[in-house]
Amino acid sequence: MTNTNTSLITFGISHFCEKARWALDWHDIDYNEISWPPGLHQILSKRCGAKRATLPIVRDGEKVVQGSDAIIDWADAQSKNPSRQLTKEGSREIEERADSIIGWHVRRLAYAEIIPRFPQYAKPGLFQNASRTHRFLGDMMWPVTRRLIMQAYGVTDTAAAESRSILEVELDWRDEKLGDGRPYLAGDSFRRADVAVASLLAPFARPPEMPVYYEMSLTDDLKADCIRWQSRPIMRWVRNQYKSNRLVGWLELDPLHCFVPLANIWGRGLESTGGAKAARS
Ligand SMILES: N[C@@H](CCC(=O)N[C@@H](CS)C(=O)NCC(=O)O)C(=O)O
Repeated sequence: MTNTNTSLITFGISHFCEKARWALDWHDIDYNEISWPPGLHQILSKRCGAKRATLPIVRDGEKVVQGSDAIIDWADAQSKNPSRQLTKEGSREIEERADSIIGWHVRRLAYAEIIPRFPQYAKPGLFQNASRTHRFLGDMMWPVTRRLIMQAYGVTDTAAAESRSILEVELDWRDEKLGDGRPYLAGDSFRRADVAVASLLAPFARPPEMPVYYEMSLTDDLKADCIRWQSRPIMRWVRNQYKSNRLVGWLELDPLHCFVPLANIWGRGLESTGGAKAARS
């Protein structure tokens, strides 16, 4: 815990929460990360004054900022360094598309594969870093929460196939856009479009900086998706963005934590699970 009034409230494994976390780290904003378990977040978010029940939320003193996009705006406004502003021309449109297509369907595909048949795979990541009391309450609520997640994200028998094919089309389009060798998605510097696409695809790109995704057990079909997509240009691009532009949290890791994900990648390939945080949770 650092001595700051700012907290970032997350689900440990959420890719939208990672998007917000990246923006705070990019601007070197001091914060404490607090994770809530799903289900309980509905009560806790109302209690902290948020309008909706979704995470991420930033609490800065009395101020409540909800949504990864609003949090990027807020982080940009805190920054004293104009050259690190994430909001520049052309970047918001790409972010909006990434939020609604990649963000939505990555999560729906994962939930459709995991929640109905292997809910135990999702729980460690969803409950990661929650306090002992919150975890206990979240556990009690889990049978209901699990059903609500399925309803909220349209998890039906055909959901995985639908979301997988929508993602395939989107990844094709992204691969094609990268065909001209551009290092960034909008313009000539790292922007919110890059934060959005990289963080929202990270569960499948599995950069070493995000061992939370290695810690999660996957179904055979999800493992096959990771393997099939890993050499796509867009997935290589995501891993490069993590390597080049996600350094703050990474540098804070202790050497043992740095070693674990790398050892897992080299030693056990896609079956692996690692054990470090990418940011300061
Ligand atoms: N557009 C929102 C999406 C956030 C979102 O969907 N968060 C999910 C976790 S990945 C959530 O809080 N779900 C719980 C709920 O909807 O009650 C953002 O960018 O923050």
